[in-house]
Amino acid sequence: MQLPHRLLTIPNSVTEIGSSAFSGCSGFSKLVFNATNCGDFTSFSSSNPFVGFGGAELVIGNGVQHIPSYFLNGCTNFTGSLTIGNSVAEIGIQAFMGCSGFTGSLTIGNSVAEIGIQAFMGCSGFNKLVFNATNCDDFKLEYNFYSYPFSKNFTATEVVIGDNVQRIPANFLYGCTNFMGSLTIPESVATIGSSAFKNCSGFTAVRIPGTVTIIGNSAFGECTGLTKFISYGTTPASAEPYAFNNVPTDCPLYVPTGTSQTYQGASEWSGFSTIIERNLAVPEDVNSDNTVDINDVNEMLNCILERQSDNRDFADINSDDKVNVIDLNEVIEYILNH
Ligand SMILES: [Ca+2]
Ligand SMILES: [Ca+2]
Repeated sequence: MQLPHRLLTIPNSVTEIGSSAFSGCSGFSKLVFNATNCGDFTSFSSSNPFVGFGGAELVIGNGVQHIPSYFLNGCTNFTGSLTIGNSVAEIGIQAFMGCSGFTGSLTIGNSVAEIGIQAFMGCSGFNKLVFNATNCDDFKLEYNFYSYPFSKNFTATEVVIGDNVQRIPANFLYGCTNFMGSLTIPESVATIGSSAFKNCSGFTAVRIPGTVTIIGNSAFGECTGLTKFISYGTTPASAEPYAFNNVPTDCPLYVPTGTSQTYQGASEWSGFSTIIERNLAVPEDVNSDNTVDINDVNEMLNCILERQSDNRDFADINSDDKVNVIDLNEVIEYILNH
């Protein structure tokens, strides 16, 4: 028999919680935080209101708009994944700093417009960041490089940028060297802020959709692990100085058919020494010969069976970082429907 949760609910009208208010209340197993606009906490670390609170699940209520500064600062007992819901507009400074007990995904809701300095610093248990904030403010440089919300000891390796995100804040993942694999910017994004992915040396591939019009200063600077950069725009996004600074010289830039000269003439993009045209408009055309047929199916099989293929980089049709039968099916579907 499972015992019921020993629950502490903070009601929605609470506007202030004092130092150490619930500290050491180790018998609780769940905190439901419904305070819509609670004031910032003034105490953190060992005098935080919830430090030493039980081995606990955290639920942030549907109406919460403000996560107080220092909210769970230093509270290592909270476990499981964490969802910042769609009602939340602001996450205070150092709100979850040192919350190393959380694991799995951290999801940032679509209305979050501001994330305070070091909000998730030291959250070393997450493996995935799902960022749905549509129009989040730029992350500010406070005193050093480690002041950004995710920049120190935030150890997730995968980032998913939601389909409604319009701008990637400046300094978004600056210095987060642990993120691996492909970075796919969704088609909702128009602006990539300055230094957004600077020093993200773990990424091996970047995909930029045609919707992006501005790539900020140093946005992909020092992304030294890149082996391919794919830009789907038939017009290159306006790239500010150092946008691709120190991207490896042997990292090819793939662009849509008929656009390589435009990219060669565009500032910053011209820094890529190898620009290769591909039929990017039709990803199912795996071998990029402008028709989708049995040869593309064979090419997909080669990739799945790990046989020699020149087109391996383009076999992940659905951009989920895996090449498998789902991608093969997409090619077959395309042939059947055209
Ligand atoms: Ca083909
Ligand atoms: Ca795939």
